[in-house]
Amino acid sequence: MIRFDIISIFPEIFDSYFKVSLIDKAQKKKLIKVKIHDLRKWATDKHHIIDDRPYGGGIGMVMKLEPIYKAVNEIKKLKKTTKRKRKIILFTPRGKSYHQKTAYNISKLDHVIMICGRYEGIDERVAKYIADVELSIGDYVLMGGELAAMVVVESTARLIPGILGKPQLLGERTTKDKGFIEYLQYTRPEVFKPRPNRSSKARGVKNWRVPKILLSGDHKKIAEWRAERRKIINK
Ligand code: 6GU
Repeated sequence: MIRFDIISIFPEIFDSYFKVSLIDKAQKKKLIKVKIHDLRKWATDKHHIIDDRPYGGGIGMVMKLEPIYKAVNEIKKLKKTTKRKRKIILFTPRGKSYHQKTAYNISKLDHVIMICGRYEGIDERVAKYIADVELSIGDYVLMGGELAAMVVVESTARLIPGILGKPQLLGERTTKDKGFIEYLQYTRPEVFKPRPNRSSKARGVKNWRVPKILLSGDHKKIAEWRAERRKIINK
């Protein structure tokens, strides 16, 4: 069972997301465990302060080192494993790019500890001495790492056998890897009649039809057609 521990100053952000999704089912099946931790719990002063002014001056505040240090040390003890099977991830926009390949690697671990920084800044010693890796989920700047943590949990959890209803496609790839994940899919109705002039993209098309071949029942032809479409998409 893989355990995810997420350290954040906005723990409520995760509530509905983890309750509603397949992640909740996976937790009930004991396939994964996700625990959210409020960083303020490890702030020692009575106001639970987790940030402070930057040395050398400058605008904004910087997240303090000590609460994160204490949190990580305590959380490490929550799962017995080896150093090799545990990763401490710090989310920052300057981190290494997160890809499907990264998700595969993370899904093989026992324990994943994630630190969600707020963007304005985290004491650099967290990256230097505490985190094993800094990750970014894309080339844009978010206000904090919370969305990134959800992205990592969802994309890795779905790779764990038993979490999805169907077996994992081993060759599954993303558009970025120059492979489309699956073939084009359709379901009922066979013919959809849009109201006239409501869709500029389909101007003049009266009937939106499902490709005939898929209705033919000829499984060999269907497989060929799907393979052909895949080639076209992947060009
Ligand atoms: Cl992980 N954090 C922040 N603050 N911004 C990001 C990001 C992470 N990944 C892309 N942008």
